[in-house]
Amino acid sequence: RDEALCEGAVVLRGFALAGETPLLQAIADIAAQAPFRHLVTPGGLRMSVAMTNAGSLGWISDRRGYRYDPIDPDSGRPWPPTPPAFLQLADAAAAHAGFAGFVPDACLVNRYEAGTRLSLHQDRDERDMGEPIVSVSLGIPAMFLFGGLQRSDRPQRVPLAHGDVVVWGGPARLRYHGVLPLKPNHHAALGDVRINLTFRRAD
Ligand code: MD5
Ligand code: FE
Repeated sequence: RDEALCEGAVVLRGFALAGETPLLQAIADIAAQAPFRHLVTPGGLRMSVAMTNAGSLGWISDRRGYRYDPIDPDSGRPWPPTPPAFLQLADAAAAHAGFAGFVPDACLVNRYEAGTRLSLHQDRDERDMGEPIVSVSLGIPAMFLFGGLQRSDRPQRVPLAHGDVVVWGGPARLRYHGVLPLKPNHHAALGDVRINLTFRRAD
């Protein structure tokens, strides 16, 4: 059931389904401590994706730039710890894709509603590009855009559904990527949203 997108990138269809219930509870717990918010880009635009974080480092954006910070700027407190169910899933998915011993220190939680998009970008705020990124899709489906190493490379379209996990490593780690605007939809467990958990080794 594994689908290789290219060297270093593999889609594990339904990999998160077995542990779904504890994942959904853990997301609710994180959001209760560190509510979803719309960050502002350095250029002053409000991001349509709502975000929060778990782990010792959280990804944030504001007028000063993009960075990882141990403190939630909205509360002044550390981000909630990464739930054990998250760490187990990230470790199992990374190992399945050939990255044994993945220990993320940052879990970005992205929430998409109908119409929300993520424009084409690279993830380059992390220190060690040799570490993979594990991404978990939950809720309503999305069309992922998987580009190349140059912004101008035409992206592949990859549909991602509830329970799909993607491991991005090696030569895929720095490829441009994004998400097309979500179509209105409904998911029995999550409602009208897509949640993406993105596990990274930031430091
Ligand atoms: C999402 N989030 O669906 C995606 C999942 C983000 C973000 O892109 O930055 O929050 S992570 C997708 C990803 C990560 C690293 C490399 C590549 C894709 N890639 O090579 O295509 O909310
Ligand atoms: Fe990204």
